[in-house]
Amino acid sequence: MHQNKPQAKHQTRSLAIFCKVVDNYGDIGICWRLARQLENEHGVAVTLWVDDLPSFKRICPEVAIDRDEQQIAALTVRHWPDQDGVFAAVDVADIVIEFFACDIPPGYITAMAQCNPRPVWLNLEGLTAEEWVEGCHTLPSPHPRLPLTKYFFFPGFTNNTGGLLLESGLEQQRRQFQSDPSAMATFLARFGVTPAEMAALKVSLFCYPQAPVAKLFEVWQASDTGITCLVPEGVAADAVQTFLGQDAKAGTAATRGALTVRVLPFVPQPDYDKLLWACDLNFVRGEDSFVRAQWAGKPFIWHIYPQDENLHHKKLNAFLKCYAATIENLHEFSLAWNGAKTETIDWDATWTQFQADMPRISLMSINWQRQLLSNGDLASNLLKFADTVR
Ligand code: TRH
Repeated sequence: MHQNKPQAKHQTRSLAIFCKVVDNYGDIGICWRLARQLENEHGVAVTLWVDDLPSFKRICPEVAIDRDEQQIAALTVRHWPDQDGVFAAVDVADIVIEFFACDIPPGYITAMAQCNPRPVWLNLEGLTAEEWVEGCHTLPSPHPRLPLTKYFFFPGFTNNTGGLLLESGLEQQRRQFQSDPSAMATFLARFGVTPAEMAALKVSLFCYPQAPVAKLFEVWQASDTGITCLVPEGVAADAVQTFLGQDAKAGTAATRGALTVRVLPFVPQPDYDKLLWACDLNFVRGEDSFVRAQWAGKPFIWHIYPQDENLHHKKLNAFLKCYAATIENLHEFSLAWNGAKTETIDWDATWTQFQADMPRISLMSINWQRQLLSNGDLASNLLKFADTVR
C-alpha cells in the first residue's frame, strides 16, 4: 500500500495519534498537521484517532463525518467515539501518541503491554515558553501496573524541547509565494478582496471572543491610511456583525472610514498559511495558528487561550520575554489585547506605537525564525527520540 512512500529515515513503521477535541480547532489542527508530516516526509504509516469529525472537517474538507474509518491523503483516520473497545496486540502501532494527556482507551493500553517489543508511548503536551518545560521534556512516567513507560514530549522554543511543527518545504513555498505579488493578489481575490483593499495594510484576524476587537476597529476607522481586515467566519462575531450591520457570513464586507472588514470562509490549513503570508499583520490565537504566524515571518499578535486564574498571562509573558524582549510596544499591545493590563488602555496610542514598530518586528522575526530552525522540527525530533527509547 505504501510502496511509493519515501523510505523511513527512522526505525519506525507505524504510529497512532489519539486526539480528543477539547474545543475549537487547535487539537485536531496540530494532530492533523503532525500526522501528515510523519506520513509524507518520514514514510511512517499513521493512524489518526479522533473523537470529533465535524471539527476536523472544518479544517480538512475531505473528511467524511459519518465514516468510522477513512483514508485521507494516504493516512488512516479512525473515528474514536468512546473509551471502550477491544484491541489486539497486532492493532498497536510502533509509536503511540496521546495528545494533551487525552487518556487513550484502556483496551489499547492493555494491548500495548502485550506487544513485544513494546511500543514507544508519548504524551505530546501543549506549547509554552515557560522555563520548566526544559526540565520535563522527555521525562519518563512508568505505568503503575503494566510494564509500560510513557514519556512526556514538549514542543517548545529552545533546543532542550521538542521544537515546533514545521514541514520541510514550507519555507521555500512561503518565499516563493511572498515574492510573487500576482500569486498573492490571485489568492486574496478568491475571497473578494479588491485591488484597493489589497493596497491597504492587510490584517488577518483570528482571536477568542473576549478580544477587544470593537476598540481596535474604532481606531482603525480613524486611521490616516487604509486598513483591510480579513476575518474568518465565526471569529469575533459580535464586533464584526456590529461593524457590518448585518450577519457576519463569509463573503460579506463593509467599509467605514479607513477600515474595510471582510469575512472569509474558514479555509483548509494550507490556505490559512497563504493567508498569513499574504497579510502584513496577523492576529492569531491558541497554539497552531500562533506557530504558523511565526513561520510566516510577518508581525503578529497572539491571543492566548484563556485559562483559570489568568494562568495564561504568565505564559504570555514567558513567550514575550524570549520573542520580543527589546520591543516594548509589542509587549504593550500584546498585554492590552490579552486583557493583561490593569490600567485603562489608550487604544489609539497603543496601536500607533505598535504600528510604528512593525518594520523592526519584521526584522527581528528573521532572527527569531533562525533561532527556531536551529532546534530542528518537532516531527523529526519526536522520531529521533522514539528511536532512542525503543
Ligand atoms: O482553534 P484554537 O483556539 O485551538 C486550540 C484549542 O482551543 C485547544 O483546546 C487549545 O488547547 C489550544 O487552542 C491552545 O486555535 P489554534 O491552535 O490556532 O488552532 C486553529 C487551527 O485552525 C489551526 O490548525 C489553523 C486552522 N485554521 C484553518 O485551517 N483555517 C482557517 O480559516 C482558520 C482561521 C484556522
